[in-house]
Amino acid sequence: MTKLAILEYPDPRLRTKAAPVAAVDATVRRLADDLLETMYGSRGIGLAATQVDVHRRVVVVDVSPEHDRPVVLINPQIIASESHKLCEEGCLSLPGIYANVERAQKVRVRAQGRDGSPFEMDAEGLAAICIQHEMDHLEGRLFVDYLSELKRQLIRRRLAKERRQRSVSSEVRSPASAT
Ligand code: GNR
Ligand code: NI
Repeated sequence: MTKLAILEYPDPRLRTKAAPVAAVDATVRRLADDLLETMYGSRGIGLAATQVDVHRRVVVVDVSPEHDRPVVLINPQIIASESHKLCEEGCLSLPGIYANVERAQKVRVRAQGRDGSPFEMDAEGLAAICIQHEMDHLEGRLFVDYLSELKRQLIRRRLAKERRQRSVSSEVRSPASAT
């Protein structure tokens, strides 16, 4: 398994709509495994293929406290949802940014698993929120899209500033700058 690089907002590739997976083959299983490795290695509770620049309908989720309950959802669909509430969300593509988003607290999901077989599952609370967040990624949607343009602009500026500071501190530390 490989830990992959995660695209960060406002990278335009995060806006790509993912294509359905026609057949769950070795490449798709490898992708699911790499998504899990990348998610666990980044301390996330979910990850969509879109975030690693692969535009196919595959997401992974693990909201268990011990990080030992991986769920692979291929071609996921929400077939029922209820009880919408505001909840705070974060995203590995927007490091350090958190905002309240309205989501269904209960969803029923139909998907295919890592072996390609179809199944349905009920999810509530954080798991339900996370699945909706990951499915948004497959549509090229991010949680900041639910906020006002003013808030989005503030977030873009904050992320740009943090990236600038990250690159300055790496220049200071890099031996190349000491010449
Ligand atoms: O790690 C993550 N935490 C999180 C918290 C609240 C709502 C959604 C999430 S998903 C996020 C990982 C991520 O960016 N998945 O796309
Ligand atoms: Ni995300």
